[in-house]
Order: sequence, then structure tokens, then C-alpha cells
Amino acid sequence: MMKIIYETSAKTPPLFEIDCISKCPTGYKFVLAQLGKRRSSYAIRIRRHRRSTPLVFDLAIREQTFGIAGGLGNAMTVNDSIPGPLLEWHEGRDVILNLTNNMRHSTSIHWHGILLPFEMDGVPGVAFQGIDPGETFRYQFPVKQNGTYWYHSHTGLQEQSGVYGPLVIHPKAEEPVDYDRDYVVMLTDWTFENPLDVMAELKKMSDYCNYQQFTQADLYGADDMSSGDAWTKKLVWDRMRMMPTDIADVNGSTYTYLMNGLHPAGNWTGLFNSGECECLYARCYFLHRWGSAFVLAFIP
Ligand SMILES: [Cu+2]
Repeated sequence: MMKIIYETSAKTPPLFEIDCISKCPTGYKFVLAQLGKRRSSYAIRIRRHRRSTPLVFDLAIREQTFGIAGGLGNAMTVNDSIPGPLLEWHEGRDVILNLTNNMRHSTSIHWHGILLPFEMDGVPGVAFQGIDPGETFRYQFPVKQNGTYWYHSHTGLQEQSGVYGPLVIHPKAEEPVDYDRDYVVMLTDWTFENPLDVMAELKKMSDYCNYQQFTQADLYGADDMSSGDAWTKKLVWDRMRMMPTDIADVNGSTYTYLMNGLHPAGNWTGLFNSGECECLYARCYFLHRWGSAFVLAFIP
């Protein structure tokens, strides 16, 4: 698609830039500039834009009944999956992301932790208007970093409904480690409740998910604690307005924890061929998108 930027000010003549970067493999930019005050004198300048063509990704968000966490949920998906597709970018190359909204609500995608021009940041009400139903928004920016990141909707609680995905940016320089296989492990959570209901419950009672509330019996002390110590301990926590058992506001009472979209019984597995195991170096990218949890990971 050709993009025409029209720029005008009192001091400088009008400038038309025909950006052919998505079509032209050499990545040149044609600039049509007015040479004098007379309208008839224009010149085309060719400016080197960037060396390589941008990587283009087409993404579409829609609502659907989705098989997840051992049941069927009302989900919002990116390209019909949760998590959305793994996006692999390359440091030093531009990316174009055409995001189509096939939902009845406005949406957005925010590129978490990515250095980019503010209008590409994807935060509605701050950087742009959001993407209306039926619209396609084109994100385009140079990739200036490398590493493991993720993307997610920044509209309402759509992220909790499934609008997120992993993002890996390969470095410009040589990879710092040798490996035979690459695995991306994205850790997320799912609730069959409407996320707005979860939020409403939390606002009424922040510890509504806590099934290990303090009871009167706890004040009688236990084997290792006298009643006086139990009272003292309770007062210490009360002064902080906290409970010793409240480690996460939302927990497994409503959440199913997912690994690459699979619930624990789904048993996500990173496979390799037999015979490879002695010389195999697998690299794992761990991405943690849990709304309210902690992760303990063990590598045997
Ligand atoms: Cu974010």
C-alpha cells in the first residue's frame, strides 16, 4: 500500500512523501518536494529509507466460544488462538502489523516493553483512539531492541479474555548461546467468570478469593503458639491491613493456570527427536502473564 504524507507549514514548502517501503524491496523513499514558491516546480528526490523490507503480520481479533482450560469459554482470540500467534521480529528491521477488529467493541494491542514512536504504542486514550469495530489499524515501526516480550490488548479487560501473545525479537548480532531448539513457554491464566465480574467482586471485597480467612479458633493459639502470641500476630497483620494468607488477590479458586494455552492436564511438552538428547541444547523463553500469581520454575 502506498502511503502519502502531506506536510505543510508557513516556512517550508509542501512536501509529499511517497513511502514505498512495503512494496519496494530496496526500501527507498520517494520525496516529492516543491522547489520554489511556484506550484509547477517539483522534483522527486529518492531517499534511502532502510535496507530491508519490513516484516508484515496480519492479526485479527474476534469473539468466540473457545475450548480452553478443560471447558468452553467466552473468549477473545487473536487469529483464533489463545495465546495469539508467536511473533518473531528481527532487530534492525521494520515491522508492519495490520490489526483487524472483528468484534463489536473497540480494541487495541499494546507492544509490551517495546521502544517505538508513541502513536504506535497502542494505548487507547493516550497514544491513539483505539480500533473501532470493523476497522484495521496499521502499526509500523523500526525494531530497535531484542529479547522476549509479549503483546496484549490495552482495552478494558480484554487481555484477561485472551487478547495476548508472545513476542520474540532476534538480535542483530550473533546469538549469545548455541541451541538446537527454541521453546517459548507462555504462562497465563483463565477464568470462566466474566473478568468484569471478577473486578466488581474485588472492588467490593479485595479478599473475596481468599478461602483461608482468619477465624476465631486461630486466636486460641496452636501447638507452636500461645494465645497471647496469636493475638499479637493478628494485630501486626491488622495494622498493615493485610492477612498472612492473602498472597494473591485472585487465585486458583477461579483461575486455571495455563502453559502455552494448555491447562495442567493438557501437559504442554517441548519435544525433541530420540538420539538428540545427549547433545541437545534447548532454549526456553519463559513469559509470565499471570494477572495475580507467582511462578516457581524448576529445570531438572
Ligand atoms: Cu503491557
